[in-house]
Amino acid sequence: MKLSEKNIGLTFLMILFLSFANAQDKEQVKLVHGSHRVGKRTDEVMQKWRGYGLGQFIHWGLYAIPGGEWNGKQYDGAAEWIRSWNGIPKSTYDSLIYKFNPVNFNPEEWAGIAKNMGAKYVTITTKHHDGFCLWPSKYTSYTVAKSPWKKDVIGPLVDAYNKAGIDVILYFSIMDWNHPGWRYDIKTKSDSIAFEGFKKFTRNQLIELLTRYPTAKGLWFDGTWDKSWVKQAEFADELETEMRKLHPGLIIGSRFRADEFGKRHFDSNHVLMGDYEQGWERKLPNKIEDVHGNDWDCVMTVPENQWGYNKAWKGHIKTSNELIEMTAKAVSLGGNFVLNFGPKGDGSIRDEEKKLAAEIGNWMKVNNEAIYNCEYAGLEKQDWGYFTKKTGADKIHMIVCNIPVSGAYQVKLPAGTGISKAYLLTQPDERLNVEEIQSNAYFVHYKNTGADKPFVLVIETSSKVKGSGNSYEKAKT
Ligand code: H76
Repeated sequence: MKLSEKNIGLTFLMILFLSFANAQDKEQVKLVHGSHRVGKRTDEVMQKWRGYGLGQFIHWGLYAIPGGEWNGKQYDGAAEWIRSWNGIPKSTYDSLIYKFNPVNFNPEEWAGIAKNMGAKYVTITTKHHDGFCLWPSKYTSYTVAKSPWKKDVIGPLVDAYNKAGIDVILYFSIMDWNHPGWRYDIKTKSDSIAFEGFKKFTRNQLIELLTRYPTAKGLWFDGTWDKSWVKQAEFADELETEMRKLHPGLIIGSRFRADEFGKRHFDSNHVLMGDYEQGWERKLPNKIEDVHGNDWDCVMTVPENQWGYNKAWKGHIKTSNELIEMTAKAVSLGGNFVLNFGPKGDGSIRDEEKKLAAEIGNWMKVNNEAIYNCEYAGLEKQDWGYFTKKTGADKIHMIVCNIPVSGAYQVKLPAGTGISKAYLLTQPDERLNVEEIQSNAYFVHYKNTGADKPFVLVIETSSKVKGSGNSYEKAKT
């Protein structure tokens, strides 16, 4: 190659590089109300959140009284949405407030069920879309205070769960079907006036909640998808700042506010809004790339899509083994798994949920080492199940959900790492045989004797002395 040719080549490369860099630059949108942080939070409150592993969701409100049924007819949607059905007049629904008298409500029992299941945090509906407040809010009369029950529900729940060592997150729906100022969109001057009133009301209620229940760790927002709210980037940003100032450490997910271009969850520069990704509702990510290095939790229903109490659970009802596997999968991908409960109108918890909680709890009592304070292990997924790594330790759990008939569990480790010990979590003194089968690939041998639940193998890793072990030649192809 002649020198001039080489120069042309270099110049060409430079232009290519510059135009690429420029294109990247252009993609960056100037944002005032975008995300205010890149990367994960590192403070203690968030670190604790990250270590929860398993949580509980509670959906409770007036909708629990009809339980998905009105005048003998079944509503097809989610029970907590029954007010939106034209099979029931709105005012009739709103009158359910006069029937809210949950004589079997026992916050200690609820907290006991959650604790026994192994939940480390609970998210409780303070107000769902219907607008009914489970605390005696000063800003509306549509609350427990005006029901025959008369008393606060949130306070006793926060106390009972906290006493059981469970952290509380307050669920709050921005969308409020009962408030006269709520709009789906703002099209006229009168919409705008009404919505301004609604915004003040929303702000007051949120400050009220944080003031009344200062031990709450975070807010779980819902009903934030309508255009009216999506247009409130500046207001929501300021409100978030105000709430964080009032409540240092407060955890808020990615559903609260949109940026000034109406982008939700991720801002116009693809940066996560809020402290964790809140989009994993009734679905789990499949691989680590799906979570983009962010914190996240998955909220899950027992039937396909029923959150509030529904008398007639239809379709597939998840089993405890499926839910345990989902928990394992969530933790293996760096997230938390949150299982929903929909207590009945009288305050009791249905038997099916109690049974699931007990079964999950029995499993957690034996295997929680593989769930609490664990994270993504950084290893290639294997067919037998899920890896989780104890944060800050060289200990890796293998949560086995598909037992290999061979009894050989494949593990691939990064170069320079070896397995120093392998054992069944419940039998730490009995070493399992580890066989190196290729460079950095191993079989842990364990002949299973017919487990009917997931179980956990543990491997302890250490750096491998160079030159030890076999050398494997790659195929020339
Ligand atoms: C749609 C919707 C709502 N988001 C879930 C967490 C439930 O509250 C459901 O009603």
